[in-house]
Amino acid sequence: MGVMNLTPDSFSDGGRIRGVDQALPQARRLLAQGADLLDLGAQSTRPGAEEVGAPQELQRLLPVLTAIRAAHPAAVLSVDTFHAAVAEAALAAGADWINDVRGGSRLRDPAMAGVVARAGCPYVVMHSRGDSGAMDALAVYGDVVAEVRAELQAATDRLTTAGVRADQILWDPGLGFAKTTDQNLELLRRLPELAGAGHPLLVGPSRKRFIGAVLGESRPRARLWGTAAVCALAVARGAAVLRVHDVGPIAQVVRMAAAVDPAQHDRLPPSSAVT
Ligand code: HH2
Repeated sequence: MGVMNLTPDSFSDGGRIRGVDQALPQARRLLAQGADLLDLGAQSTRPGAEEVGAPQELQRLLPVLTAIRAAHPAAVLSVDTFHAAVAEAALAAGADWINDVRGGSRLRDPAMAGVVARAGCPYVVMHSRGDSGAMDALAVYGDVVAEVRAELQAATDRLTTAGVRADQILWDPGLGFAKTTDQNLELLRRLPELAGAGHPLLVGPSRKRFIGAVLGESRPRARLWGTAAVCALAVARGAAVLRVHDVGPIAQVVRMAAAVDPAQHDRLPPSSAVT
């Protein structure tokens, strides 16, 4: 999954894509480099990020989504949003997946469950606690893996009660969201415990702070090799989808890992693949 942030303030690539003219070549590049799907986001989720609201998110998103949809009819397009109105408009404009960083906690927008249930689309349910202002203070766990798993299961139960099919749901441990460095590492170490719950696992380590903390690397774009190490290990431990900025190098990492262990292919169930 190639990341396309249509934001001025994302932590590692803010301001790089300002509109359709820059988004189209970037989409073409990521697909050519081996991305199986693109994730378009118009609201930064980094700790402390300002919430722009659904209308501005839509203003940033819809022209780009429409243009990419027209240029790449077969590409799988995901939209990273916690607003139901944005998800609904994006699905109407041709998006295939919804990626919700608040899907695995109390939904930021309770209407999201109905939108996703009606669409029947793949839905990434990411673990987090609180909003971007509060999340760092909420990184308090006894057993982080057990608690993340239990909170993802509780969110999944609420969603299926609201009409979302279980086979629409992917799980994501939410690396860096209400997690300390040690908690992120523990989640990665024990990823099979999450993979065993029956939902395809998406993992998003790309350029994140915990990699910078381990390596003493303050520049997010210089965290590629740390990201690559995490990706290889995550694939070996059950991840089905990796959300990354540096698609070319990481596609090689994944292909090489899959050549060593062919069982890593085809982790997504049919309903989660191209819709
Ligand atoms: N991480 C970010 C954003 N969305 N979605 C999922 N499912 N999993 C993640 O780990 C994840 C995510 C944060 O990264 P980025 O998009 O690069 O930064 P920002 O939120 O500042 O735009």
